[in-house]
Amino acid sequence: MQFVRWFLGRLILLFDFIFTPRSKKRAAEQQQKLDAMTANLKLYQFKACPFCVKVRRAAKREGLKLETRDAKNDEQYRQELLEQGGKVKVPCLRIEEQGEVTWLYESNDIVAYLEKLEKAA
Ligand SMILES: N[C@@H](CCC(=O)N[C@@H](CS)C(=O)NCC(=O)O)C(=O)O
Repeated sequence: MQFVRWFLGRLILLFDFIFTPRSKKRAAEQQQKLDAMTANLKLYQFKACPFCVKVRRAAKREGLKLETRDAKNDEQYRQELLEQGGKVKVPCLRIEEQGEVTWLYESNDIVAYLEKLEKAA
């Protein structure tokens, strides 16, 4: 079972690599504005989790720079997610706005948040 899961994970990563979406092109000034907005976002994830791949692909498509944090292999990030987010479930987006931190779970909600952010820039 563990092997099947591992194998499927590799398959997902392979397909993600082959069919990487193209990023939106925009004026340098607008990109800088977006980069500033996404600087306060951290994506807690597992590399081969299909829901995390979905979020990473959405970020790539929208041309958003998103720092990722490995909550599977990095004990510190795993603990942060558990203690501050409330559960070890990925993907989870840590959003810091004016010193206030919120933890957004559910891939669909994260994708919707990113698309809204892109439109607001
Ligand atoms: N409905 C969730 C599903 C997320 C999910 O099931 N993630 C798995 C990894 S692929 C997970 O975190 N499992 C750990 C757990 O549920 O405790 C989404 O779309 O984000």
